[in-house]
Order: sequence, then C-alpha cells, then structure tokens
Amino acid sequence: MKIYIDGKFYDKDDAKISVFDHGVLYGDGIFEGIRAYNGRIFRLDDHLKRLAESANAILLKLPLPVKEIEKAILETVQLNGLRDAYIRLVVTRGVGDLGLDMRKCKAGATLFIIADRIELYPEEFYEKGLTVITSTIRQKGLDQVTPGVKSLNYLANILARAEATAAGAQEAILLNATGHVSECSGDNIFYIKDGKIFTPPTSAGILVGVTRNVVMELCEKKLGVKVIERNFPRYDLYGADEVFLTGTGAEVIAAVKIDGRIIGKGAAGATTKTLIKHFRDYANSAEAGTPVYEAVKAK
Ligand code: PXG
Repeated sequence: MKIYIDGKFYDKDDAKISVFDHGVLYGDGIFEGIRAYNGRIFRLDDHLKRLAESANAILLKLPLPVKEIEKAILETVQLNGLRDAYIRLVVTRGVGDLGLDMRKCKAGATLFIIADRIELYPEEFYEKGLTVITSTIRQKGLDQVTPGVKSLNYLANILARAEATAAGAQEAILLNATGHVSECSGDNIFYIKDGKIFTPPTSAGILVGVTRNVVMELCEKKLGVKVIERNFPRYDLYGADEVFLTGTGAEVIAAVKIDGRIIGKGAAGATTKTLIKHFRDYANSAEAGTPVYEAVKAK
C-alpha cells in the first residue's frame, strides 16, 4: 500500500506525521471518507466541495488548490491499483508548538490520502437490516463547531458507536439539544411513513452526507417522492413503516430494530430495498464518478 503525504508516496510502515501536528495534538483538522466504484470516484466533486467548506469554516488554508487535491486522490487510487476503494483524505493544521495558537503552525496544513479496500457490512445485513440504539451522547449544538464540519473531533461519534456495540447494535442515533433526531454516528437517517419520506434538516445538526443528497435525488427521480426535511422525535422512528440509514460506507441500509422496538416488518422494507438497488445502479454508473484510469476515460 502506498500512502500520499504532502506530495510524496510512502509505504504503510513509513507513512508518519509529526507528534507536533495539531491534528494529533488537538484534533485540529478535517477529513473526507470517499468511495470508488468500478474505477470511478463516487461524487468526487461533492466531497471536494464539502472539504473546501469545512476548511473555510475552521480557518484552514488547504495546502493545495482543490484541482491539485483531486489529482492527488486519483494518483493515490491509481498507484494502489484499486477499482473499488475506500479513500480517506485528511487535512491537518500541520506542525505547531504545544499551544493552541494556529499561527504557530507555520509550515501550513498537511494533507494525507489513504486508499484501501473497503470493509462493508456483510450482504445479509442489506436484507435483514441493522439494530440501532439511541445514544446517551448528544449531538453538538449549532453554536458549537457545527456537525456540518467534518472535523477530526469524532470522539462523540466514537463513544456513541461504542454504546451501540455494547448494546449489541450496529449504529447509534444522536439526539440534538432539543431532543430531535439528528443523525447516526456515521450515517444520516431517514424514515418512511404512509408513502412519505422524512429526514432531519441541516438545522437539526447533521453532517450533510454526500449519500444523503444522492438518495434525496433518487427518491425524487426514481420514486417520484420528494423527501421532506423536518425535525422529529425518536418516537416517529418507532412508528415508521421503514427506517433507513445512508453513508459512504453503508450506502443505503435498513434499520429494523430501534431501542428494542421492531420497525415495520422487522426486515428491510420494500421501498428501502428499491432504494438500495437504485443507489447501487447509480453508484456503478459512469455519470456518478470521476474516472481513475485512462481506459475508463476513453469509454
Ligand atoms: N454523518 C456522520 C456523522 C458521518 O460521519 C455521514 C453522516 C454520512 O456522510 P456521507 O458523506 O458519507 O454520505 C458520515 C460519514 C465509518 C465511517 O467507518 C463513516 C463515515 C465517516 C467516516 C467513517 O463507518 N460517515
């Protein structure tokens, strides 16, 4: 495996950054989790746009123009010979001193890119669905560093996921300060009731998922249903016909048990299954991604 760090490629064991990097010392940085399907990087422009917005929000100057970052991503995937991949892109504040002052990070931001094979939920989970719990951990408020910034501070999400694991569940829902559902530790959430599809609005405190946006487009184009963005309590999930989660790793996947309540028929529902199919068809189509290899480009 070859890992990109600031313009150079390193073997896995040699891919290291400084202990004085503020990404390590303070979680001061941002990241993106991106997927490649069949030699094309899925919605790369969306990920790069979110990265640039996150950087701007935390006063971080990206070390390269976005177009150059795109080139570095393509090169990393190419060099590792991957067609289906999970790509982790991280931008840290860079090397500073032991204080909080970002002006001390004089050398500027560090960018590293890892491209690896993806670890997916086993296929059976797409039929039988996930077990989910509500975490005791609250979503960060909008007056804090907004959850819309994909920052390196993922402790709340990690601890929420640990609560899920301890409860024998795969995902955890985070409620926000007003008790409304925001999102899961690594996925956005939707529910279906009487033919209508709902998801929390950005004002609930969510990461605006690339997958979430694609699924909203697919609901409109393929199902003829416009997703309604509104705040709702977790009780609406308990009474839903179907609940599903979206994320780069999970794609579209049903949640069939939430806090011990069985949702719908207790397995992936018809609409969720239809969406899983539409999503996979789209993800593997030429229009969904930026080609990595010349042979694909020529097609
Ligand atoms: N909310 C949160 C908090 C996320 O971290 C999503 C929603 C979905 O966004 P995308 O753009 O992926 O549709 C995410 C992203 C993992 C893992 O290992 C998951 C994410 C990020 C990093 C790792 O499960 N999900």
